[in-house]
Amino acid sequence: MASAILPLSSPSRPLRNDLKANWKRGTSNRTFLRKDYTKAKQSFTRTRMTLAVEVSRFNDITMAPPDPILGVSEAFKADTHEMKLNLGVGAYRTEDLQPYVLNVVKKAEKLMLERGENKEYLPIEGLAAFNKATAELLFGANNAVILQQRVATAQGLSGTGSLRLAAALIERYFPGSKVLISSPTWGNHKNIFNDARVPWSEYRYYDPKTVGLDFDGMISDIKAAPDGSFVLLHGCAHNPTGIDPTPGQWEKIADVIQEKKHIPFFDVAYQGFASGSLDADASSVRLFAARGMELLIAQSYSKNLGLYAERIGAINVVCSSSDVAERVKSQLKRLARPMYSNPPVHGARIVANVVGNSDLFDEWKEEMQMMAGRIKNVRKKLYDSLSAKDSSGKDWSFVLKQIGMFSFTGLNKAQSENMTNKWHVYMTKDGRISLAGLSSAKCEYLADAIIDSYHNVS
Ligand code: KET
Repeated sequence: MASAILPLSSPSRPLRNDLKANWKRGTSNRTFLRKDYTKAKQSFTRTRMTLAVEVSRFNDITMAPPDPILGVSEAFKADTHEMKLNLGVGAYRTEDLQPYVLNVVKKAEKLMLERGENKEYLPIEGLAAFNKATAELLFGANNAVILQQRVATAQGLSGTGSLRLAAALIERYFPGSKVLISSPTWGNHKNIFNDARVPWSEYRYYDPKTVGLDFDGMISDIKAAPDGSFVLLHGCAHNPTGIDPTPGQWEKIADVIQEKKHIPFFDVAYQGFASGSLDADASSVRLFAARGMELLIAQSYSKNLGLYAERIGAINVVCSSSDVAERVKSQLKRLARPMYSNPPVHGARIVANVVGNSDLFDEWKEEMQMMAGRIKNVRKKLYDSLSAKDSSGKDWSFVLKQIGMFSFTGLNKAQSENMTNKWHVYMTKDGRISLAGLSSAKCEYLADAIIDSYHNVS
C-alpha cells in the first residue's frame, strides 16, 4: 500500500522535464516558472498527505471503548446540568465538590522546596526513605517481618503499577499459576492480569440476595482452586461492594489459604479510608503476616493522601527469610528497569516526609479522619433520604453497612443508565456510586434519582 503513494511525492519526471525546459527558454518568464514549480510541489505534497492518511498502517486499529471508570469523568465534564454529580471515579471531593489537596501534603511540599532537593534519577527500587516508611505503615514498625528484614519493597507507579509489577513477577516465576479474584472486583484487576498474561478466575464474594458477603461461596471457591494459586484480596473497603469480611472470617480465609498452600496477594488502596484508622485498616494484612505466611501487598497513596496524579505506591513481598527477600527485590528491579526504568520522586518524598515527621503524621491522621468522616456523613444522609422518600418498604440499610468510598446500590445497567441519562448522575454501570463525590446538599436529589431508577426502570 505504501508504495502507491511514492510516485506522487514529487512532481513526475515528464513534468519536471517540462518545467526545466521552460526555465532554460528565457529569463522573461523565469519568475513565473519558479512560482509555478513551487505551487506544483505544494499541491503534490498536499496530495501525498491526504493519501498517506487514507492508507495508514494503523488503519486496522479499531476504536477502544472508553474506560468504564475513568471514561465516566470525561462524559461528566461535557454535561452542563446544574445538578450533575460525578459519582464515577473514587476520588475525594470537598462539600463544595472540589478536589482536595491535603494540608500535610502542602506542608511537605514546602519543606521539600526549602531543602532544594534535586531531580536526579531514583534507584530502580525507588526512594529508600519511602520504601522504609511505606512498609512500616503497612505492617507496623515493630512487626517481625520488618525486624527480620523479610519484606522486599519496591516503589511502584501507584497501586496500579505496583499490581502490574507483581503480576509480571508471577508471570515470570510462577508460569501457569492462576490468580483468584473476587466477583465482582475493581474492573482494572482483570486488565492487569490479562496484559501480564497471568491466568485468573473468580471466586464468589457478593451475594445480591443478602446484599452481603457470600462467605461460604468464597471459601469453597478458594478451596476448589489448584494448590498454590494466588488469592487476590482487598485489604479493606472492598471495591466495588464496600463489604469486608469480619475479623473472624479473615481468620477462616487465612486457614483455607494456608491449607491449600495458596499465596495471598493483597490490594491495599484504601488504608485509613475505611475506618479512619491506618492500623485498623491494615489488620487483615497483619493477621496473615503474623501467621508466618509469605504474601504480596500492593499499596496506593492515591486516596489516603490524595496523591492521585503523583502515582505513588509500592509492592511488598513478604518472604520466609531476608535472603529470599533480597533475591525477590533484585528481580522486581529487573522487571521494572525495562518497563519504566525507575519511579518518580515527588510523591515518594511527600509520603516519606509526612510519615517520617511526627507532627505531619498526626496531622495526616486527623485529615484522613475528616475525609472518612465526611463520607460517613453523606452515607447516613443518603440512607435517611432514601428511607424517608421511598414508601415501598424496601430496606436501604445496606447503604449504611457498606464501608469506604463506595456504595454498591444494586442498580443494574439499565437503571444505572437512567441515573445518568435522566438525572445527570454519573456512575459506573455496575451500580457503584462513589460517595466521595457526593455533598450533603445533593443527598436528597440523589435519593430521588435512585428511587426513580430502582422502581421505574427494570
Ligand atoms: N486497587 C483498587 C481496589 C482501586 O480501587 C484502585 C483505584 C487502585 C487499586 C489503583 O489506584 P491507583 O491510583 O493506581 O493507586 N480505584 C479508583 C480509580 C481507578 O479506577 O483508577 C476507582 O475505582 O475509581
